[in-house]
Amino acid sequence: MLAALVLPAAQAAPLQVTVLNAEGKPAADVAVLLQPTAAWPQQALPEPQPITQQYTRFVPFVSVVPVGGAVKFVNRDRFDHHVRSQPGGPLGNVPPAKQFEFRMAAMLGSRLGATPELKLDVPGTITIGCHLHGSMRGHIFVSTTPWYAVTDDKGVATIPNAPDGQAEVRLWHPDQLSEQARTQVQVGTTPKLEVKLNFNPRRRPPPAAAPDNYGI
Ligand SMILES: [Cu+2]
Repeated sequence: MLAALVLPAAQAAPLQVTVLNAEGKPAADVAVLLQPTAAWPQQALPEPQPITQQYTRFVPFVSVVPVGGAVKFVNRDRFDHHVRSQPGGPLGNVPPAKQFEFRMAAMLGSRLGATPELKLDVPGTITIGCHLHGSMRGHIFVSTTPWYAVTDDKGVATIPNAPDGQAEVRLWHPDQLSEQARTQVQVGTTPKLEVKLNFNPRRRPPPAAAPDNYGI
């Protein structure tokens, strides 16, 4: 009985994916999605993913949520914001997977302005903006797979809990004009992988300094 309990079933191994742009430089904010080619065990839905408004930016810039998961918007600035879904893609013609709009109250003392949880049940992409601050942009990728991560400034995404087996690595970035090449991977055998985009994502302007935004 005890022996049966400790027998390893499908091992969960981390998979580290480095994403480069077309020039071979690290690409940040790329959603890396691991789609199993055979049946993998069901995953529980994660806790609602917070998307914060801070220094007049959405943080993170790119969020991934599995279908059926939820996001929650939080305002950490001491002035009002707003959040609404809008068409996305580099040409601005991709309709959002879900329509919503919220007024976001300023952070007051230590009390954060926050929305209720927003369940996302249709796969696709959602671009978010704030009609009070036209430069604010963020993106949500509603994923059909529960195994994913987003690349950091070094272009690295680590998917912590993928079961061993054959899978396909897919990439998504809000600036892409076409689908990116898919890469086959044997999780558990290949711990690290390097993949390349067919374009260079636009450079994002640095965040405004905190003191300039406060005291409004
Ligand atoms: Cu705003």
